Amino acid sequence: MSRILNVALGQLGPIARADSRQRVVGRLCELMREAHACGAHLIVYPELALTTFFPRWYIEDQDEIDSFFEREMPNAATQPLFDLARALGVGFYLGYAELATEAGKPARYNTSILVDRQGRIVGKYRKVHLPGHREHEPWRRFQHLEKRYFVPGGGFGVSEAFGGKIGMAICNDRRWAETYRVMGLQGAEMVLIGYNTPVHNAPAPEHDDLSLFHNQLSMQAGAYQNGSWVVGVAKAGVEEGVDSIGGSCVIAPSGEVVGACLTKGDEVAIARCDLDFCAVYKRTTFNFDAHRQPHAYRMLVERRGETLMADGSPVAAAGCD
Ligand code: ING
Repeated sequence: MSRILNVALGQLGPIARADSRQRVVGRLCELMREAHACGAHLIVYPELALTTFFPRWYIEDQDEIDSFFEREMPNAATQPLFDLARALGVGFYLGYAELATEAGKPARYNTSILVDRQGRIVGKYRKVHLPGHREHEPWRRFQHLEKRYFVPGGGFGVSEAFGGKIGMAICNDRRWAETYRVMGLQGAEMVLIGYNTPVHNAPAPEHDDLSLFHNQLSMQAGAYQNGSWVVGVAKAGVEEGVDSIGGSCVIAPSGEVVGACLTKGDEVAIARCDLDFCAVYKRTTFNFDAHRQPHAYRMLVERRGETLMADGSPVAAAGCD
């Protein structure tokens, strides 16, 4: 008996700085109702889906920064979404800014949760790869201060949910091969990824015309090389003057795109995902136990970046030819 999971892309258009949580949650509920009408079991929302993408601004007042964070989940503003999930039997992935307390001190994460069809939180993930910069860089058209406002999460996990093994990542994580492989080694059959990706990348404007291509390329590679479904969902459109890509899509373990949104606004698209199809890749080409050679990969965890000599040439690691 195949394990079919009907997944909905819950793409969001812009969220204004002044939009209340209540107004946004109303949009999320509307998307969930539409997904349910299409037979979805799960809907995936973007990264930081409750507020505008505030790392685009240099904000000095900590209270103002913290106004974009959630102190508990669910809370009064998001409870209606959990209630609707339970009423309709539709689970969800939701990205939000988390203000946690660790050893009595605040810890701020770029977080996502996985909620099952009974409305229970069954997974939580904190973004590992924080892109952008830490200090105010006025030369940029807009800031990207995730390194200032968040601390990195501890790693990638996989939840037993929706009849399979479901992993989570957030935005920039999708560009790093390690993200998918660490979850692939835990048997992930589907990886859910919300994102906010500006069209313009200030440090490398020559990438701008390729932003949608790089979005899809990264997720297709991750899906195929780990025999996993990958679901990527955008917060899209011109949000507070910054244009972000759409490109929300569902990618099969083959690497093929099997569902996609067409607009840059609030939009639902559906894909019928057979989790048993993962085996067509995980038990053959990407049978990790049969083919991987960890002794050759040691550098992956021993180095952060290239170890360069004074003259700029990379140091040859021991044992290399
Ligand atoms: N956004 C972007 C992303 O990785 C970015 C940041 C854009 C990095 C373009 C590199 C190139 O999709 C987030 N929120 O990570």
